Amino acid sequence: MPFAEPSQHPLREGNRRMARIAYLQARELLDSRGNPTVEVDVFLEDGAHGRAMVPSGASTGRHEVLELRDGDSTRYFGRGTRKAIQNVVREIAPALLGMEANDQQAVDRMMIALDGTRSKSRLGANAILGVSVAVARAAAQSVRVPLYRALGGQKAQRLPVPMVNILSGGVHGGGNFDLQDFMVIPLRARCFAEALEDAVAVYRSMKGVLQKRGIDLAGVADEGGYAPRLASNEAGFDLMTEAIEHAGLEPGGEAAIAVDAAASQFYENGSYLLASEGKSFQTEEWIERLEGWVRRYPVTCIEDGLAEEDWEGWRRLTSRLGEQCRLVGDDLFVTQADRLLRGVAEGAANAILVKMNQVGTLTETLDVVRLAEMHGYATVVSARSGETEDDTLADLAVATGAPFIKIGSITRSERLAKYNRLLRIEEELGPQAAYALP
Ligand code: 2PG
Ligand code: MG
Repeated sequence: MPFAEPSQHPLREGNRRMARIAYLQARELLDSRGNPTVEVDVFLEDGAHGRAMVPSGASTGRHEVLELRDGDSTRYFGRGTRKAIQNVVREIAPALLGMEANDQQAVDRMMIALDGTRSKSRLGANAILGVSVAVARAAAQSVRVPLYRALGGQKAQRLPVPMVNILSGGVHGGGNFDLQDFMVIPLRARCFAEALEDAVAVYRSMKGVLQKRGIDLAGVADEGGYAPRLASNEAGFDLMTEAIEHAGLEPGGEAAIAVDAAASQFYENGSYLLASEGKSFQTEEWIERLEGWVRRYPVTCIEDGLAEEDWEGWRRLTSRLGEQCRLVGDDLFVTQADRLLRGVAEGAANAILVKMNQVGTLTETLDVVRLAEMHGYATVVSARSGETEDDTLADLAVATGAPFIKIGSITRSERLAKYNRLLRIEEELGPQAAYALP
């Protein structure tokens, strides 16, 4: 049964003025791929409520914390989350009851200690993150401020630049080509709403560009973008440039291209293997290939251009392209301080993707963001390919003043929940709203 028994009911607790945690509940719901995920409700003694749903990746980094799945093949192909839910109710709830919800660090530290593993594998990072975010939301509601304000204080007033998925490949597109994600970065907009408008224009124009070439379009990929079968990976850059032009934008001046190669996915025994083209590259040749694309197309951002263990390659890539390009570590850093610090020490990458479920708590996420800022690494707050209608990500980006956000495409409501939340925040901030010009 998907409902776990409630630990204690909030309103039976006496003191309604305190923002103490009174009651936690967790349940199994479905994410945007139809996979089970964890939802957590937290109630405080003052009646405030916070809810969070946990996302899930497909091209996960080797060093991410563990998403606990039941492994019971009679349900959801073994992907059930009942164990994680039981852990919330039976272990986490009793430990957190009576704690101050405003003290996010103490709450998160308590769960980390209770779990006791480096990878959060005993209780499950999905259980822990669900509680962590739900507590933050309840604490914000308790003091009646929006989440971005509760997390970021008065200075939280800058909207991020969206990197919007247009074409999907790799595991998000069913292996149609190897690079995972072609995105547009709107450059001419003066506010978030305008940026989104330009991204939508490019998305629409891509449809025409693909149809003109007779490319079959059946549905959309995991993140809502198109997933055409292409003759080569390079064709993606041609299509993107054309779609930008057809949208009436100047490639490079008014809209740029970002690509997530997700190269760990096609790195085998020291080589980069492009299955869709039947080609294989050594690190040096692959870096040259990436450099060629940056020279010939308006590419200003490459995420996971190299594999998560190819540190020496990352160092070389960064010294070659780091001046012209944002080189973002996703699988490379997995939102974890020790890996980011290694990157800083070795001169690997100059930006970091921020995904809460790669590390498992809000506190650790905020710590990594601070660390990145301290070392001059740009932050890209990011959704997962498996998402939910939870819109916390939008608040997180504004709270931290992140220069970029990556949510996927502009279709599918699990994506729109976050874009629309950003539109509302921009409206709510009114004249105070700033925009992180790229
Ligand atoms: C990525 C993400 C989002 P996934 O690689 O950056 O696009 O994908 O959630 O599958 O890891
Ligand atoms: Mg990535």
